[in-house]
Amino acid sequence: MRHILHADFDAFYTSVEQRDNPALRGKPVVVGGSPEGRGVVASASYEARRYGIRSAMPMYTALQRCPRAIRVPPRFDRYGEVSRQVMVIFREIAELVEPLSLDEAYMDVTYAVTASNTPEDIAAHLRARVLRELGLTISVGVATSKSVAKIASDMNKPDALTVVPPGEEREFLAPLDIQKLPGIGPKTAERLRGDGVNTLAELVAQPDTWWAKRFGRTAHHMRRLALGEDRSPVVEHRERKSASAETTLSTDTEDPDMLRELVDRLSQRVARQLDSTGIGGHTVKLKLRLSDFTTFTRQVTLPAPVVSPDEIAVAARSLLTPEIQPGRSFRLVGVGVSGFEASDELPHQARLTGF
Ligand code: TTP
Ligand code: CA
Repeated sequence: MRHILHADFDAFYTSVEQRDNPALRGKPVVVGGSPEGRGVVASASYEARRYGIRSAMPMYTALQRCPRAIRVPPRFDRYGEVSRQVMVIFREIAELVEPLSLDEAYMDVTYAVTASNTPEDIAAHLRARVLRELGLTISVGVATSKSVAKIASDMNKPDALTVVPPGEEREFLAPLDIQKLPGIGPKTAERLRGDGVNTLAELVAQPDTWWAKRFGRTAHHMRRLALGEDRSPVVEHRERKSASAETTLSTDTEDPDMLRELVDRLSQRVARQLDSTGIGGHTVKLKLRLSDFTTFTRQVTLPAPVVSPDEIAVAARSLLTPEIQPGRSFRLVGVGVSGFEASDELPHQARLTGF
């Protein structure tokens, strides 16, 4: 049996700002771009969340909800520095550390566990150490697998330690909403709800034919996740599987020439990223946001991997053309290339974990 921790900073960017500037403590604080520059909220302090402010919300809306909220522009270098510091602590405590982003990581602590040093002790010690040395709180989930640990760390945020004892994974997951499960996004959730499936207990109770219809090739993997039987290992390094670039326009546009030019420029940026990693991708994705904030993506999968800016631009332009319609005004355009489709990724992972 393995013992896995998932640790995640509480309100990462804002907590760093509140730590560095005592005048911000205990107050509604939002980190992000300016409302005039059409910025969005990157992180909201828990005080700000009481007003319904959330990440990715337009800053303008956030400040309407709470006019006395204090906006702080992001200091990415600072967050990167804090991230490196916390990862050093994680590596001292766990034999395997898999960072997921700047502010969260999985840790495998199986070999550190003894009769007098339980997984819960290790997690409590870790939280105390991060608070003492960095002056910041992390929430930690403890479980026998990555997916259950991740769900647990999010359960009682902020400043929480949540333990799912071995053997209790299924009971822990059963009452939770289907969207808590990694891999079930809003779109999938909507379809499942249409079938009357709202909780993970209802999900695992569905017959095999339903699973095959709803999840196809990933049915087996997803079912195991929903039962708390995730065997995927904590891996130190992950290959980069995609590259992308996007731009929010300073004013919305419906001009086809301008949009096509933007797609070309973004394709060049993506090609540079691919160049530095040496990977090509079969799938080219175009992300579009309309002036009313409706956001959607279009993608095409090609027989051969694309790497050059021209190849990427041709594919991305072909996705753009049908979306240019009279009266449709765009505020954001993004281009991405990925090497693996999500549906390819899951069986790949399944092979690694031996089922
Ligand atoms: P999260 O862990 O999603 O959010 P958080 O740390 O602010 O809050 P909590 O975990 O307590 O719910 O993201 C980590 C950081 O990533 C966040 O502080 C800012 C950045 N971020 C963005 O820039 N844009 C986003 O849309 C999100 C979700 C996060
Ligand atoms: Ca976080």
